[in-house]
Amino acid sequence: PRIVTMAAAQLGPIPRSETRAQVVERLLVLMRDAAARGADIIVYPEAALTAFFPHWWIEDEAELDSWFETAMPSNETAPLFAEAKRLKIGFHLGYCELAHEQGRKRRFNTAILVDKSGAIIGKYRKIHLPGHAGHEPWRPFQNLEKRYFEIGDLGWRAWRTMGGVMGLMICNDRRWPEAWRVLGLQGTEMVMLGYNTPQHDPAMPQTDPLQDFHNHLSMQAGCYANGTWAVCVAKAGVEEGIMQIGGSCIIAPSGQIVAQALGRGDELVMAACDLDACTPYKETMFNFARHRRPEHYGMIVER
Ligand code: ING
Repeated sequence: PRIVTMAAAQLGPIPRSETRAQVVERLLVLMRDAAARGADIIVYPEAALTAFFPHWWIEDEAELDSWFETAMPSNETAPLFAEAKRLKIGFHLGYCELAHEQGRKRRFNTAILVDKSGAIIGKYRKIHLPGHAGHEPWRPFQNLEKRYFEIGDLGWRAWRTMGGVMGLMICNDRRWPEAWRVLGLQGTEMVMLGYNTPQHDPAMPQTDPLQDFHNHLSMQAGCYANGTWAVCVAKAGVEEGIMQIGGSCIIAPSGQIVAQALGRGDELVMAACDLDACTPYKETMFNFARHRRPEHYGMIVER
């Protein structure tokens, strides 16, 4: 067995009035609890440092930029890296990244993987951006990720670190089998992802009662079809008037949910994950070398 003890650190709402320093305090409480319970890695949600501002129409550029991190670690997040190094615990953190690259401002919905020495091992920038780019006042709330973020330019990658092959995706990516398969083709044994998912979908209100089902369906299928574990972490609860689903969970390569959150607040969900449990699926049912037929898959990558 190759046991990696994982902690899903679900967050309750982050009010827009809550400072990054106050949020980092909440992250530290969860990190210390996870370390005390033997966690090797703690996984925080998508956009874990602020309210999920893509739900709002923001016209002022300075106001929009105030929701982004211009450095990682930054002054506010440095205590998180320091504590992780002291506790010898790795972590995943979702945040909104403001970079100056290619001579211009670039904004991404980003996640990083940090090892037990506090080093950033991997970074991912969200590729599947849901929602819409313009103000749609008919909606009770917006999803303006297509406006506020660029499409990620780093691909879906996996890194061999902390005892296994670890890969990242973010939120809406989890609904797209292609994201899971690109990670699966790299031998990923542990996927980490965060999400901010409203209970109400203004475009498809008939699916509101199915949000938790669709959430778990997507991720359980992704794990099974690629023989990988996943740690999936919500920012949950009523955040600035919008109810977001919880359901943070740890999923085995069998597709079984081995542990999940009970509430919609700050909550730790733990499991000792045997990465060797991936091997039977990768070597038999989903042995890509033996069974996969890419010569018939062309339509999947046609525009
Ligand atoms: N959130 C949502 C998600 O994919 C969404 C967006 C909600 C799309 C409901 C469709 C229906 O879980 C993010 N941030 O992608």
